[in-house]
Amino acid sequence: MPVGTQGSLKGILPEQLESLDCKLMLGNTYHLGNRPGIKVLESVGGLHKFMNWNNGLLTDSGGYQMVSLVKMSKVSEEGVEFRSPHDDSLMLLTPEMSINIQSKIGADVIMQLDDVVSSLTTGPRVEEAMLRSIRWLDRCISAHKRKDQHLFGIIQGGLDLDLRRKCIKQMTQRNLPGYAIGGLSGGEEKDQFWRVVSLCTELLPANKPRYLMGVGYPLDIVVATALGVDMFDCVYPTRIARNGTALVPWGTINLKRQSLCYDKQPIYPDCCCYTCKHFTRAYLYTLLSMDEVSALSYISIHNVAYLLSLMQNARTAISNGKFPQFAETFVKTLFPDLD
Ligand code: PRF
Ligand code: ZN
Repeated sequence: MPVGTQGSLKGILPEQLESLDCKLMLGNTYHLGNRPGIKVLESVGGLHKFMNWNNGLLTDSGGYQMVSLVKMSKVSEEGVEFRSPHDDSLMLLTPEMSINIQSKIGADVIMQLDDVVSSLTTGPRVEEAMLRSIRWLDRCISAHKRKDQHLFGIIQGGLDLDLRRKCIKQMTQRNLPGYAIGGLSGGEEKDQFWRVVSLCTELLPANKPRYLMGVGYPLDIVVATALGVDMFDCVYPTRIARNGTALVPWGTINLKRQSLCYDKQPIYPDCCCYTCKHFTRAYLYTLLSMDEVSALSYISIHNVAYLLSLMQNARTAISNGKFPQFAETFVKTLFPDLD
């Protein structure tokens, strides 16, 4: 899922995204609740209509964004307390409010409010957050009324495999339509990251979507897919695009590099995206050197197309029983010096 935080995917029109065969995009309750605000979204009949997006939408519950973006947010049993970025007034987001806001945004998949701690946190706070996330899940389930929205639970428990097991046991008893793995990708060692993902996919139901939140880089996505994850979201492709960086199978290309000023190739010759069909690296380099904003759109389109097609290729490989070869080729292209 590309991330369209403010009700738009920066630099990409909904119809361009649709033509990339993007089926699901992510929005954030926290941002959308601030602006345009829930009253506006409700009056126009939800976010799909407001932003003219006809495919699927998923909204994150808001707590994580608050804790990671807003200084001095505070978690209590009632909910997440934070200072409004607009007028500094004290506000509270409860599980019930998060579900209520998400019902008005109208996404197809909504997320429970969870108590997220950094993956580097240790000690009793990790268990407290995991247990509170289970209690908040139950409050979300009670507040959840719209049958056309699918509520996902979020597995917490930090890097502690036992806590993760306990959380999964409790949450899967609620028989939800899908589950997310939360609390990762916060600077932990890769080794520990994979262990947690691997345990979660082993224990979560195989017939329901498993969503690894906030991941990630192409390599992480391919490895997590190998471990059984089905869904991802990340700002990475659109964020680096706005920095002039494009994704390619061998890593990234910095399109601001002067050596590209005569380069007549597209970003990636095998890419079928709009940008690669029409523009050279030299052209994009020139636009960037003039601070021309269309360059950021063109690179965003390519980066999102690149990741969506990587996932499409992974799905095809899985269907054909060829995922191991796919993963091997992917890794060898990214790290040609490995044997
Ligand atoms: N919880 C929620 N959103 C998230 C995460 C989480 O744990 C992560 C993981 N770092 C990204 N987005 N609600
Ligand atoms: Zn392309």
